[in-house]
Amino acid sequence: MQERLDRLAERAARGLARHTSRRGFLSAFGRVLTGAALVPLLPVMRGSQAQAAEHAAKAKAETTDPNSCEYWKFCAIDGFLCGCCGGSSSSCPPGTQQSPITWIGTCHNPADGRDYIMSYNDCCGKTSCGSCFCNRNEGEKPMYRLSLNNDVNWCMANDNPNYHCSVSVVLGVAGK
Ligand code: ABN
Repeated sequence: MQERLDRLAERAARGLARHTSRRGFLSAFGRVLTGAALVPLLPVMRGSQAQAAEHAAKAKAETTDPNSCEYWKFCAIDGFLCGCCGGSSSSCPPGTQQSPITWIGTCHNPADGRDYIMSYNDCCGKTSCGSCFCNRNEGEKPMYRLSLNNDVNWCMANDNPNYHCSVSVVLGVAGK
């Protein structure tokens, strides 16, 4: 019994010594110092850089060019902008027909600070316009919610189902 107790005490003492050795302490301390020295190298954006990036993003979001993909109305569009295809941002080019079925989204207008419900109709009856492709997917939902998904040819119900371009029509103010 005495021998067993001795062996137990010896094993415990050795274990403790292993965890509290000077070398162990120095190695852990060294690791902490190395970590602290690496912190300034992390990709943290400096204050002024972050501010500049924020200003640039805001300026981009506030563009008033209705043929720019960054224009506020296009926040959930996926298609060619009709304004670049002989129509406007909200009307189909001559010779095309607006799809009666559509997908919807909600976009924030930075000019008045309001959110608007947008209808993104496709213009149909001619082959792809090919200009000003714009794909933004704010608030887009997966395919099982078709009317909230923009990756669909909404000309499918038209007599001529060829897709030409997409318009964005304001339906109303959100939350009213
Ligand atoms: N609603 C624009 C579109 C048209 C065809 C294919 C994908 C998306």
